[in-house]
Amino acid sequence: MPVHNEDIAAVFDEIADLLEIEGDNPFRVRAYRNGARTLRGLGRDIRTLVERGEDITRLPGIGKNLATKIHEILETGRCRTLEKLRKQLPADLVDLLHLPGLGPKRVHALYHELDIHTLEQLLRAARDGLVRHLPGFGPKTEARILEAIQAHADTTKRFKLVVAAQYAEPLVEYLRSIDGVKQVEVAGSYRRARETVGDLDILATARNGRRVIERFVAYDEVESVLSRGSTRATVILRSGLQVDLRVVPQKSYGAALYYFTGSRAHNIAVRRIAQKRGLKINEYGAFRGDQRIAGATEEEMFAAVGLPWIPPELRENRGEIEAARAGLLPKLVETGDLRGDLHAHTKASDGHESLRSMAKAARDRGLEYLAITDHSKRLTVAHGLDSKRLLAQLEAIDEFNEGDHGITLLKGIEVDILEDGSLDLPDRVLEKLDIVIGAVHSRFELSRAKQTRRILRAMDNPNFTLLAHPTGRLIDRRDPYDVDMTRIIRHARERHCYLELNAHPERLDLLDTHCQLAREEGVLVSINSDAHSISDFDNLRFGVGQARRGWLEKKDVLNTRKLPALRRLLAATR
Ligand code: DGT
Ligand code: CA
Ligand code: CA
Repeated sequence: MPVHNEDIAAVFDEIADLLEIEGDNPFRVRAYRNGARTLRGLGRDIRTLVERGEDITRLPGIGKNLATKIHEILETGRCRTLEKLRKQLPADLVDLLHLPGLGPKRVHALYHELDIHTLEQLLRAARDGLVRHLPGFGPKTEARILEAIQAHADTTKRFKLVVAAQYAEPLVEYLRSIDGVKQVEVAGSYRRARETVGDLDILATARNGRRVIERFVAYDEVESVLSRGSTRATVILRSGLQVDLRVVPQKSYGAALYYFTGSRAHNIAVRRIAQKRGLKINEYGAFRGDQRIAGATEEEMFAAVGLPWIPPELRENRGEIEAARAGLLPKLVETGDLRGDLHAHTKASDGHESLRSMAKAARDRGLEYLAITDHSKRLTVAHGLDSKRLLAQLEAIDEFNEGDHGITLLKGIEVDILEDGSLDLPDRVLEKLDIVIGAVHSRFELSRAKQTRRILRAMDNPNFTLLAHPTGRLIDRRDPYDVDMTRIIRHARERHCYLELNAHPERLDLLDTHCQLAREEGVLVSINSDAHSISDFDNLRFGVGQARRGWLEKKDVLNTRKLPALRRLLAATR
């Protein structure tokens, strides 16, 4: 069985959950959680790293213990620690832990006092009013539990784009290798680079459709087959991800690709235009009466309604149709346009590599410059730099730049924005830097007015260059903090400073709609990896996907500039 990052992450999460219910050492629990997070955020397959003989203990959060387990899972497909824990506790207890309001202590009580270990048992007990009498519970908690179980039933799981990619890429490769298959493409939200994906919609053309379907349902990660015909099938992979495959004739490939790329809102708007022209469009083609006038390619389909081809990332009915009609579609930024990365960490704070190895890795990916931006002292968990340590790092950077390494390092810091909007290091030190990235890492719960004022005030510091991960959200894990992003973007324009689009697959922050706004206001956006290890540079492509959804062109992106132009733009913020 092929093992993906997500499979191993799920094992680590389950171990952490079960340890927590048993009341185990919190540090041990956290170690597993950190490991899971690293695996999920990794732009590459861990298996490949291991096969290449790379030392995976250099990845953030992967120590000796977790590395051993990763090797065990990759080699045997099993994890003995988890199996042992599962014998001690019923596995479905973990589902209870995922209900909001139910921590490990409460789950422990439900299990030991009422012998509850499934959602159904919990639902019944809560309806019967048994739960409120447990120590640490009450009528309010009981009501919340009932509500949460209901809500749980309504939400179907979505997958982060990076995780969906870990399943989609090998599956597409597998389908392409089938004899007689010509084209294979993933359509749907995946092709539009949405930050999360509900299911995969794959299209293929082939000499023999039936044979492709046969091979598809035999893919070794398929857990169940929901439906199956001669040209289409729907399956669920072991990960829970649903995949639809349609094999279509060559003459309607473009029509199908167009239709199933969506979005629904975009399709509906375009269909309306077609109707006005007396055309009918569907997944088989564009038709005038019975006559097919387009279908083999997407370009043909767009041409039939009088439009140029629109990049998938724009197809959200957010103005792209009007722009296309007026000849004003943006020429979207591409990964190859990036000339540098303005946010990276080293061992000096919470990164995992030396300054030199980060520089080398960035250079090997074709970047011309890299800003070293470790954390500032307030972030003690990240071993943040005080003035003295930062000054020492600046010397190391000077020394590096004196050599000939094929890349220039810029001097920077990711400085904490304190609650009152001041910065965590003195101006006389910040002045010496090329780039000062301000970041909110605390007091996420401040009111909208206070949080906004805090950030605006930080931007007013003449040394401030760039606002890191502007909303602070972590996809599926932490909501954005409440800020007035329109005001922040306008303020950035007045102050001549910039916004980050953090490319970490859990962040993707700026959001796409904020990118659009920044572009309209003329505020440059920097697409940064926020790399803590070498492999993190691979995440830049997800940042570019998000930027494209936000209509950004090469000229709208700060780090597409050559170094001299970039230096001028950085200096202009002061
Ligand atoms: P997802 O899977 O929730 O992340 O989002 P999508 O956009 O991939 O949606 P999905 O998988 O339900 O359908 C794929 C595409 O097929 C969708 O983007 C547009 C097209 N489509 C599906 N159902 C309809 C429909 O009822 N009307 C129209 N116009 N298009 C549809
Ligand atoms: Ca889909
Ligand atoms: Ca679908």
